[in-house]
Amino acid sequence: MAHMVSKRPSNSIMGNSALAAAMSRRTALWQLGLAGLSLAAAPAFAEDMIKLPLPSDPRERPLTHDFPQKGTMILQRTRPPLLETPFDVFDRGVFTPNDQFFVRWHWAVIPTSVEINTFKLTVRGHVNQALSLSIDDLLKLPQVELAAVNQCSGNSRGFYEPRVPGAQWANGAMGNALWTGVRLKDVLDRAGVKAGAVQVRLNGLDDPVVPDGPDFKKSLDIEHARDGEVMIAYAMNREQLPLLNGFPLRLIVPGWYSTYWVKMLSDIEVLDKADDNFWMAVAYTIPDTPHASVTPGQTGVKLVPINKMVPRSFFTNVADGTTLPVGSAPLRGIAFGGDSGVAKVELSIDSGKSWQATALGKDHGKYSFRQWQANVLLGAKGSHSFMVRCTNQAGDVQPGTPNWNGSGFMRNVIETVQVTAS
Ligand SMILES: Nc1nc2c(c(=O)[nH]1)N[C@H]1C(S)=C(S)[C@@H](COP(=O)(O)O)O[C@H]1N2
Ligand SMILES: [Mo]
Repeated sequence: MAHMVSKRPSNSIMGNSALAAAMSRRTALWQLGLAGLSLAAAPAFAEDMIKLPLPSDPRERPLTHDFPQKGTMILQRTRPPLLETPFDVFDRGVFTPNDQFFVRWHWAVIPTSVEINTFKLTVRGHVNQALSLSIDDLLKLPQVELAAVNQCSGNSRGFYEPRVPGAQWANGAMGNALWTGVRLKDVLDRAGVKAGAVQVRLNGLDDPVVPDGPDFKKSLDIEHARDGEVMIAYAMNREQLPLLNGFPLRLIVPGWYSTYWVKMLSDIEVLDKADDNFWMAVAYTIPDTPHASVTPGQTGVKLVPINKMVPRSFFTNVADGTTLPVGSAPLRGIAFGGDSGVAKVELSIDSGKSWQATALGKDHGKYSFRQWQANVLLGAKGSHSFMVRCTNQAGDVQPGTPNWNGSGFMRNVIETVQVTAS
């Protein structure tokens, strides 16, 4: 496919040996990161606060600069680290910088450094030949590159009404990056998947903080794992992954929510029966209803594991409370289609009564953010409701009313911002 290009190791822009050298040179940095991590584990004295446009308090959140390899982030939780991307970052381009890419972990036992010269990725289970692969072994496999949005299932949960438990994210638990690595299929083929394989289970180096806590593991159906798009990434925006985003390796599941994008990936297990571990069977399940939506309190609904993403679009150069002069105003933002590309992005400046087309920016592939822009004419002074909606290539459009479920998953209602013309 057009946006997933194989490159010969010897003559690629980011030569494999060059990347390998860069990775080992920078191993020492992870040790430095240790000090930063323990620092951040102490309560943060937040002098800088940011006000999120959430429906309920606390709306004021601390900004932190204390996490290794991370710039300014919104602190949602310290242990394990949950860091949100400040929304203005998304106005600077369709690729989210690594140092402001959001961070989410379930357990706080996360290695503070990984020695990549001894690091091994194991492949085992229902295969002909178990493998233990070094980073060098992976760098010898065909290299693929793909732009894809990584979005938490609970992105925007803080907007849920009635409120639901969990991290009260605004819209910044998402990001878009160019991922470089190898196909999961190529790794599985090297091990030789046996007939009767059902799923592939992925595990990382992080561990539960309590002895009987369930280790974070996620599984994909065997056909999905071998579709040639699911990949193991060793680089993010052409740099090695920040430790907190899964250094040295993470799974990329294009078009699917990031719960499947296992970080610090160290173990791949081919299963001959469906995975019933906690993180598949209990956590990250959604109502099997349109938009995964139920009425608060509704019971007896069939649950299924969360899966593909749905279309979304956002304003990036105006927000709630922005004041603009009467006259012509340039508006812009970002959109993504979920598991298919962006077909169109439309804009309304009259609370959804009429919609106008917007111009789409460069196409970085169907799983990427895409920029949109339009000029509008603000004729009258006063408050205006601006709305933006994305339709994807499959014909799915963002809904006009918010969905609701007890986990706060899959929000993709049409975004509205109140702008004042003066
Ligand atoms: N090993 C490991 N991988 C993980 C998780 C985790 O807790 N452990 N959390 C998942 C979830 S729910 C999310 S939202 C993404 C967050 O990716 P990021 O921190 O790179 O933004 O990582 C996913 N991969
Ligand atoms: Mo998540």
